[in-house]
Amino acid sequence: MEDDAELFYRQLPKVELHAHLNGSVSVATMERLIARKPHLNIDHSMTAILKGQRRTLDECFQVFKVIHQLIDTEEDLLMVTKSVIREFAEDGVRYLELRSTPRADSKTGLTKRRYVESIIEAIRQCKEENVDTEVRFLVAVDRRNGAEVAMETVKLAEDYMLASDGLVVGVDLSGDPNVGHGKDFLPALQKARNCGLKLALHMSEVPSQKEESELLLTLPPDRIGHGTFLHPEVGGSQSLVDRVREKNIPLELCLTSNVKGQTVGSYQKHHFPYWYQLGHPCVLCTDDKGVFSTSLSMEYQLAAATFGLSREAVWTLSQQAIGCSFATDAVRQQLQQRWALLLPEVFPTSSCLHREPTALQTCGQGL
Ligand code: 6MZ
Repeated sequence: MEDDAELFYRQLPKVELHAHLNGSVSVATMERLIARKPHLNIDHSMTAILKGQRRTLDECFQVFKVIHQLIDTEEDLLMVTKSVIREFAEDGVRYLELRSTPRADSKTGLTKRRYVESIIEAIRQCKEENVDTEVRFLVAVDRRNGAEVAMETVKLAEDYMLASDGLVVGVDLSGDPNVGHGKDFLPALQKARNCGLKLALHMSEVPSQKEESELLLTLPPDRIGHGTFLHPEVGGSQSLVDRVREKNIPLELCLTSNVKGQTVGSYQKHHFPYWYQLGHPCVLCTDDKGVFSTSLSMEYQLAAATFGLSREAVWTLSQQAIGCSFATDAVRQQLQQRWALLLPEVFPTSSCLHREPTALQTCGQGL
């Protein structure tokens, strides 16, 4: 049975802007994939980090390798993408930006083009089936694959931006932050920007990326993923913070992912309050809801409980995420109207001043 808080956070209309497709696969879908490929001898402990468990970031990247073995055909991709979209919709996500790295597989005949087309097809099918969430797609550049592949990926993104009725809206830079250097990707990212693709870049996910972040900020990105080590208290710098603030670049913040991947020591030590108190646009996201065993509702609930946000503040946080999306103005307007219509459903009484129990009362007034 759902308690009052769980119901509130699920009913809260939400925007998800940082979700890696293959990291977002649920246990139920994993079961179907594992049953399809018993010869791989993969079990659940290899595809998800359960409650209370932690891994190094390195180990997290091993998990993705295992998942990739399970998802290597067009059929898998179609099934997985549709399930992930449905699950986000069931969790109250009304606008979703999925991102994924195109992969080819010579054994199954999967090509990068068919990879992207399978995801676009899944988004279209969900729309036809009236799944209640608006979905867009960001094509991901994996930093491990180097500059040349990055350029090819951007070309792919450009082609599908023009051929997907507006479903492909941008490019992501992700992958193991300890591998490669951002400077190698500047030409590809610049090209993406010039052809009208939005840029959502992982930045300063680990402490060693200060110089890289300075370089990437010259583009500048339209959104920043994680930004864990941007601020001076954790080895970043005031000038990095100032630049992010001047350009008002929203941050995609993924609490559970950072705690389970051990780039942040605990929920209390997360950088959310640092930016939130500055009034900087912060968007709560899941990153990899399957791998990190979470949901966007849970992330909002955790943030509220940890940092003492009132339900009214939580509502404002979710509503402000609309403005950080890569949707067109028309879609943003529709979403704003949707939020307005849902307000009385989410706040049937005057409960909006309710505060979550373990308040870190220093925040909550930032936005
Ligand atoms: C950086 C991450 C990530 O693309 O196969 N990915 N990159 N930091 C993270 N923090 C934990 N989580 C996921 O989804 C899986 C891929 O997304 C990126 C990695 O490149 C990973 O292989 P797709 O759908």
